[in-house]
Amino acid sequence: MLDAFSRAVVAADASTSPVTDLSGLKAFVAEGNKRLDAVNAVASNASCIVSDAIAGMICENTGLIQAGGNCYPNRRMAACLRDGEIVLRYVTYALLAGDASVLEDRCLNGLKETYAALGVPATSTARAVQIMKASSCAHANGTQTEAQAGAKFKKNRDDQGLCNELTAELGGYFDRVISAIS
Ligand SMILES: CCC1=C(C)/C(=C/C2=NC(=C\c3[nH]c(/C=C4\NC(=O)[C@H](C)[C@H]4CC)c(C)c3CCC(=O)O)/C(CCC(=O)O)=C2C)NC1=O
Repeated sequence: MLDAFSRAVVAADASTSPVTDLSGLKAFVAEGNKRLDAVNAVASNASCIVSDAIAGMICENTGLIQAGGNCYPNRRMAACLRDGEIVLRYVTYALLAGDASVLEDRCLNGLKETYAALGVPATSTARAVQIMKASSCAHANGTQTEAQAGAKFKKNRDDQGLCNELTAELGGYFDRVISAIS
């Protein structure tokens, strides 16, 4: 597992040179508090983000909770919700570390094959991850709207749109999940 710092060391070691290009790490440190806020915005809303995404996935494809569907019976529904939580948790680790290796190595490695063996549908999983991406990015960037959140709308940040780069990085981790299982 690597983070932004150990990644710079590994890259330098590969070319047997000292760590010379420190600009990326300087930015990582300078923007550190923003990063922690973004991680917190996602992590503290995790159960809402996960349950909303799985509910949305099922609304669009109700066959999933009927006999023969992969979210039927309740045991599978619970496994699906748990998997959503696992994925979101590893995405927040990656955002915190500024590096995808923890997500790749400990969560995505072999997941496609596991899902294929269990009959977990990749397109539905990808849809749930896509919804988690949309809501997580809105939370991280402080751009959630009343239209999206309905009665649960809560505006807890006044820096709307200030985390655009971090939000793009966060979106990229969700994209990695989708491409790993598709
Ligand atoms: C460390 C990382 C890690 C991951 C990622 C992980 C995933 C994982 N998901 C599993 C099952 C499962 N995953 C799902 C998920 C879904 N079904 C659907 O229809 C939806 C599309 C989707 C939710 C979005 C379901 C239903 C099962 C149970 C399948 C079965 O037992 O038939 C299993 C098989 C064992 C078990 O049931 O616990 C694993 C290993 N386990 C891990 O330790």
